[in-house]
Amino acid sequence: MPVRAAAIPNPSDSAAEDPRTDWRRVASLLHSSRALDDIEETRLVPERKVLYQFSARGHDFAQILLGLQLRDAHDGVSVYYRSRPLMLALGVGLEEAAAGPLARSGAFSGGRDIGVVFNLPGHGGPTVLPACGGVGAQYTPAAGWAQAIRYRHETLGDESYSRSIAVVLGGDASTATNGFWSALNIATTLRLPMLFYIEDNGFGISVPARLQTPGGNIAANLRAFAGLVILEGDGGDPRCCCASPCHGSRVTPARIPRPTSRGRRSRQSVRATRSPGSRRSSSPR
Ligand SMILES: Cc1ncc(C[n+]2csc(CCOP(=O)(O)OP(=O)(O)O)c2C)c(N)n1
Ligand SMILES: [Mg+2]
Repeated sequence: MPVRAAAIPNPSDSAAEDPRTDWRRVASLLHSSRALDDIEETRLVPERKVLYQFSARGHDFAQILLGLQLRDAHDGVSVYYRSRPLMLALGVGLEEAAAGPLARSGAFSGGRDIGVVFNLPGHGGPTVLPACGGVGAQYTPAAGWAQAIRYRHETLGDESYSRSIAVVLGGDASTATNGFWSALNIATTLRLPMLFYIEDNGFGISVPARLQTPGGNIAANLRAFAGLVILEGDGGDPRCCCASPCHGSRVTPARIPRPTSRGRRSRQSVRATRSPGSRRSSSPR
């Protein structure tokens, strides 16, 4: 899908033009993420050492660029099972990232669940809220974090929250859930600093997007939603997938990768709200 020119953020506002973007680190993280996927798909799944594999191939590049932009100590991130590249960008080590799907006892999920349900205490950087495998469960906790940012900043007058945002990642099909709509209503009505980052690979397991969302494009349907800035772009294009997460403003962007398949360049749409606002080698459960 071609990038919608009208929706491309100002490139000067993007990581592509940001001199702080460490492209060696981007490349290293991207190769690491793909190596993890490769090892799981070609060795560990056939050996039945990994029972659920969630390839982030095609989702990885844009997630890494997003993760590297999240630097605020009070940012809160809510992830889903395909968010491992973002977790790597936030500093999770390769061993830790690999341990979950192997159900190792020291892993994030303690050997339980599907293995890719991450969390990450802040320790001076963004906090990743505890994830679960329930599709759509990630949205409302992020809205709660955004509301807490608002309270700390405006009610308690804590200036250290002035540039903080809540970020939530989800797939295209997750936008059909109660959680997505609840969070969207809360964030736009209260004009919270929240980024909905929607990764549109065109499918929810085997169900095509056109059967989940009218016309198959949630961003197109949300254009009339008040308090929402919508950005769309190609997940393989750094100029459009790295718009600033809008620290310091009351803008709530979301971005949506478009159909991704193995061997094909990933696509991403970027969608945002204002002011307050692959292939899978086995199926998630
Ligand atoms: C509440 C709930 N319903 C159904 C499922 C089963 N399920 C797992 S993944 C998935 C599809 C999600 O697709 P999408 O949000 O597009 O994310 P993608 O896997 O494509 O990145 C479904 C329905 C689930 N895990 N949780
Ligand atoms: Mg999907």
